Amino acid sequence: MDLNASLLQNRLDNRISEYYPQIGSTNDRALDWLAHNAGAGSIVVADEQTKGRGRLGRVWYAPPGTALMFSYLLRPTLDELPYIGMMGALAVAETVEALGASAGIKWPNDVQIEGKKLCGVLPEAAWQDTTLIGVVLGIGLNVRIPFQGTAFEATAISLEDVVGKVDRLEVLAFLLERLDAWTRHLASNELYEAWRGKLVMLGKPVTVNGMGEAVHGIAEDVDRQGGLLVRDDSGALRRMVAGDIALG
Ligand code: BT5
Repeated sequence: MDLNASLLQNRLDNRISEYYPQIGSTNDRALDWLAHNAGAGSIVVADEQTKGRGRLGRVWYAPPGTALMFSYLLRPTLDELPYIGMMGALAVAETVEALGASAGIKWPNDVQIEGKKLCGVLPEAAWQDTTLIGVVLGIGLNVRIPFQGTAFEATAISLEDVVGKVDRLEVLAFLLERLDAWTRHLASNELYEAWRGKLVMLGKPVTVNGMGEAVHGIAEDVDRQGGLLVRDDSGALRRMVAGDIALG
């Protein structure tokens, strides 16, 4: 067992954390906790989610004991909002690199190794009327998921496939340090440039499905709000704020 409540408590010093052997979604619990005065930097960790989700209500797959799944709480300003997903992907990529592997980011915020998805991030904001009360940054990182024979066999990868045996708690501790560090520099040029520098499809022909249409063209750049700028086949520059990108 490399993850449980007392191990978390001992390893993470003064950080406020909740640990669940099984929960619906760590993001749901964290959103609820935000509404009840949880502080920035607190985390909700689970070994298994019964309703783990991706963007647009997609299902997040991770059997118990095989992944690192948690939500990190933030109390950002409105201007900082677009940078939170960037920060999540970047912190994971930095953690992978510290373990000796190289990682890239697939816009907007998938972390990939060897072109396969290692990690997804799901930032969700909590509002009270029109006031932002906080954000939860959900992170699902494949540590040792046996993908053979699953629908994700060709598209997903686990950290241990690449770097060998790891301790989930140590990976989490390192990742939290990176998240804490970037939280102090949200909305900075440094964060934007570091994220942009890891994007894998800039300059390449892509198809982006988003906002009800498919745009084909060259992924020219990203802007500081995280939007993707695609030069489409008619020569127009299109700005995509959300979507799924594929090469070609
Ligand atoms: C994401 O969505 O990539 C965000 C995933 C966030 C999961 C974390 S876990 C902790 C926290 N609590 C939650 O409930 N969620 C967050 P998206 O870009 O929509 O990708 C989802 C798609 O990735 C699915 O439709 C599958 O095709 C694929 N997928 C599902 N599980 C996967 C896995 N373990 N590894 C790779 N791909 C996966």
